[in-house]
Amino acid sequence: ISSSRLTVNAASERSYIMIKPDGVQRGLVGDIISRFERKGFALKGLKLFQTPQDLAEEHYSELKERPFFPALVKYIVSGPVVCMVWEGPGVVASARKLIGATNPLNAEPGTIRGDFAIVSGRNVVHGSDSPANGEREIALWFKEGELVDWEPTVLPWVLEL
Ligand code: IDP
Repeated sequence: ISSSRLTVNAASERSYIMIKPDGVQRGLVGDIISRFERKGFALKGLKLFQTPQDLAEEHYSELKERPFFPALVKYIVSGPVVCMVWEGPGVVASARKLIGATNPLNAEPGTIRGDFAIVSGRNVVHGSDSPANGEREIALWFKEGELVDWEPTVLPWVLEL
């Protein structure tokens, strides 16, 4: 198969997915990554990272007027997170489905939050809510050169390339 065929189609998009400190502390990293791998999305960036306060505040800046904002920032900086970029057609909406509702009690069984969490303030994982926010968050959490430009060789078996 010629390498020129192994390009993700133009409809492809990227999502910023983050395993929050509770997910890392609870040993859920492998399980969570596995769900995105099995779905067929392509991993383009991955790092364990201790979040500085100002980055946590910037990431959640849309929520800064909410009463839970200080607790949310404290939660996000409370230990290492796993930062990821996943790519594929429809990845933003699909990842939101894999992750489940914000309040884990409303999250369906089989979703990450449905399977592993109880309260919104310890809901294990983050996923971008729009392609535009995906790009905003990737730029916030990853430096130039930290993402890897590659295509999985299995891509024609996952997408109709
Ligand atoms: P999302 O993560 O499902 O997109 P957002 O509304 O963007 O949900 O909220 C961001 C994060 O803020 C949530 O994932 C959750 O950790 C936290 N959060 C949202 N609502 C509440 C709440 O009512 N109490 C405590 N934490 C909350």
